[in-house]
Amino acid sequence: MSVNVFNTREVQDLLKAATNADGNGGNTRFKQIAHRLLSDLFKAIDDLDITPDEVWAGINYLNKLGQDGEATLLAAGIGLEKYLDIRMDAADEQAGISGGTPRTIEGPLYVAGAPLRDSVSRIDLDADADAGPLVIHGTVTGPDGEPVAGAVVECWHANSKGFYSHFDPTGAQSDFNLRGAVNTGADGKYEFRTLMPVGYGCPPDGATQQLLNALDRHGDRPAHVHFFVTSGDHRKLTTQFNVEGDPLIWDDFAYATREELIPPVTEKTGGVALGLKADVYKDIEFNLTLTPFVQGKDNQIVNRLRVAAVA
Ligand code: MBD
Ligand code: FE
Repeated sequence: MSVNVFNTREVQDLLKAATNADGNGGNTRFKQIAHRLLSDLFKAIDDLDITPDEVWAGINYLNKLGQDGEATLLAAGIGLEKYLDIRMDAADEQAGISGGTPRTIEGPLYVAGAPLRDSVSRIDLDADADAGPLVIHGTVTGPDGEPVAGAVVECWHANSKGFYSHFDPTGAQSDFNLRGAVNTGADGKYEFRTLMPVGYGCPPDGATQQLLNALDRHGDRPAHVHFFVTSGDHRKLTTQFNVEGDPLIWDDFAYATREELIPPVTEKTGGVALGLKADVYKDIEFNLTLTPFVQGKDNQIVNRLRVAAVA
């Protein structure tokens, strides 16, 4: 059984009515997008003969997705967030912008408001017996290679269970554990004293993992650390590094891995003098190169709903 009704007057009129396409009110841009997306959905139902049962399964899935609060997680898992990066990379190439640290996705687990320190911040506020000490440091430079003073480097990462503070299902972490912000001085340097994260896994009973299961995909990420870098006269950088050696580095369910974002992990001593919990610690140098404004503007500011807290 296959019918094709998409191109009938009745269906085309329905699409126009449903999005008030011929009306003057509403948001013009939103109406354009709604009409296109609804049309693409209707057309797919026709082309693939998607059954009513399948449509209702999809509608019920959206309800579960919202109940679970996982729409942003799903956006990462289906490659939508990566797709936005691919488009921004292409736009940069078209504009002749190159040379900065590559961008990679923000992900859904940022919390604004981490306490801002000068140059160095210790961010492992909670004990975590299974995680060893880690120092993350580097220099923020501009396109000319000169250090950037007054840049704000924010980082956030998971604990030894792969859980992020604020989103920890066990409720075990305090606000801003493993989240920090530092202001660079004249040398452009930043440093976070912290613990080694492990990779994240999607909530096993959540809507995202449910969809991934149906695709025979896992919902895991390699160990990684997120960054925002802002400065008054460079474009905002959103990036991450992966922890070298993690077996999932090239099998990230969110597709954030990039060749240039896998800095070496070295082992050092002298941790006690730095206030770390052991003398032997891991060290990751991750330098951050910013790019200039485009026509005097930062075109990298992405507006999305973000959690904010007060430290
Ligand atoms: C994460 O920690 C993350 O960075 C992304 C993109 C998705 C889920 C969890
Ligand atoms: Fe993450």
